[in-house]
Amino acid sequence: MDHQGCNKPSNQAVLDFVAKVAKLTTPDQVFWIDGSEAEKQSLYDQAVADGILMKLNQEKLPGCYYGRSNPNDVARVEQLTFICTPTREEAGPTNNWAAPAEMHTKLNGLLAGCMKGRTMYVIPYLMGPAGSPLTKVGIEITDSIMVVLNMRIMARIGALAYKHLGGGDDFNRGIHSMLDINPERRFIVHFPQENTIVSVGSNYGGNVLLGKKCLALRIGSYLGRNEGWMAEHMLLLCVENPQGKKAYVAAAFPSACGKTNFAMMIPPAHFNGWKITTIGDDIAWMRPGPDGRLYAINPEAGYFGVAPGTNYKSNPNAMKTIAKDTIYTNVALTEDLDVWWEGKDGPVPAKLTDWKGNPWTPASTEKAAHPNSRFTAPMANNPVLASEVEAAAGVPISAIIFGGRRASTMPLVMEAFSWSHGVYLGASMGSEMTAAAVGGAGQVRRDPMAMLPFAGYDMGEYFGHWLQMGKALKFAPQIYHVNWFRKDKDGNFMWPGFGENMRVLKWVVERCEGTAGAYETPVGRMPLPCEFDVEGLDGFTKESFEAVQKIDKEEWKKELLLQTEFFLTLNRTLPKELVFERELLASRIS
Ligand code: GTP
Ligand code: SPV
Ligand code: MN
Repeated sequence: MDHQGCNKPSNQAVLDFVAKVAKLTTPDQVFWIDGSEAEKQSLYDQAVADGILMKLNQEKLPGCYYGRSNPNDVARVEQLTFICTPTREEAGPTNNWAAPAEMHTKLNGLLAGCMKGRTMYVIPYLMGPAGSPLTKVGIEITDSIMVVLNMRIMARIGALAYKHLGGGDDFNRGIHSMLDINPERRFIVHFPQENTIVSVGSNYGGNVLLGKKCLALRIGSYLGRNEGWMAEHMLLLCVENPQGKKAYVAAAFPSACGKTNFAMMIPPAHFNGWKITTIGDDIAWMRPGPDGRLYAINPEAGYFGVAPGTNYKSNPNAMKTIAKDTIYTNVALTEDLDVWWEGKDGPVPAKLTDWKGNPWTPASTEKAAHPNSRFTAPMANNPVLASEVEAAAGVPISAIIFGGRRASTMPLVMEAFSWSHGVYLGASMGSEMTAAAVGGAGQVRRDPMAMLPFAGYDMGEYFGHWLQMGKALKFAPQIYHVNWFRKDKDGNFMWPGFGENMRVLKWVVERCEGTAGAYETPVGRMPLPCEFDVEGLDGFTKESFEAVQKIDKEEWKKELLLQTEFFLTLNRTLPKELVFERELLASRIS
């Protein structure tokens, strides 16, 4: 039955796991992925031959391929995502829960014989740089060649994973089957105690690239709490000032709220000598180092980024990153097999094929690209990739930034008074929902630390872990809150955003250095208007800055009610520090 027997590992626990899943799912053959270049090309050729991928215009986009997902399968499905801990309380009120034994029975029923007539691929992968003490090993079994080709960009795959694992059995067990890609038979299920993930019925993104949200965030956050580290939905970047001094910043924004953009930002022209390099754009694993600082790694090896809105003005580094060796999913196609999406550079093409495969013209009422269409690109393509991305020890974090997508209330930037106030800012975060998850786009919901869909255990306990980590650090990062998305009464964004966010970042790092001033408001510390740099910003004046920073107490009283309402749902385990922080906020805005 083995197709590529020579790549079979010697690790008995891996062999047993694969044999058990093969017995259940009865594939025609088992394909042991080795991660080599030769294997990569043969898999792409196979995917093209099977009509799963299309080769794009190789002159314009060398090494790039195009795929469409089933229109019923275009984003994460939070309502079908489960955390199966022994008790419901461990999963907490923000997660769907089912008893592990019952869920296994149900999933085994769906998996029985499901790979008949298909190839079962075994993907060994690492989350984290080889040799890092934070790095974890995963084995993903899948019947989807799309998953294999995406995973080989998003994670470090192949023999290095077996090497890292050695003879042990400390690896995440991931089982994925597309089944018939039917939402009726779609479940994304985590068994934290068993370090196991089972995903069925989808073939898209975070539902199926099991190293990403499932392992690196949901299982990761659970392991992090037990092992004394943190798994967070955060970008990681390095800011270098004109004197060559580097600072490392982590930022948590909810899905499709600007992490990829911020991580690859190019400072505006007059920020001569300032340089941003990217460590990660979606996930950070962080733990206290021997010097009492917080150290972070990016466990991923690629970017699964939102295509719409990406252009040479908003994110030139992303455009360069996705110019080769990239898989595009659910974008539109031009007549010469180039890709297109809403918000791409240049005029709107007169004729396109839309993400569903239908003819499209500018007169069409539907979008040409799905709003959650994405690119999968190797981080090695990023022209501003930080060399520190391979650092086994990670990088020491100076600042943590939280941010949501809020049309009102929240100022452009504020600094927390303390670690516990910073944890409060993260815990009470709200954001408008986006196309990254199915349902409810545009509604403001609480998305604490941008982790609502990703915390693998009780949210109150998760806040407690944050407070605990603050105590474990001698030099805890300073915490900030930003909002790039405040709108004026006409519905226009009040802040230009993108590269101009450098102005906010500069204040943040200079605060951490102790060289920038601040003043205290009821909700946090803010940049002195006389110090905040607005030079060279077209039409954005000191008054515009005051407007985007404005604290409206009436709005804040409503905001506090929403925060309180959310905290009530977490009542059982909400740490008392956060109750006190809320009381302090209430008294300051009264
Ligand atoms: P996930 O990959 O889903 O976790 O999201 P992300 O946080 O990496 O999102 P990304 O950077 O891809 O942002 C997606 C959306 O935010 C796009 O529509 C961008 O145009 C928009 N965006 C990013 N930065 C800014 C900004 O500074 N201002 C404004 N107005 N929009 C922004
Ligand atoms: C997100 O939704 O936060 C993503 C995309 O980063 S996915 O990997 O599909 O979850
Ligand atoms: Mn994300």
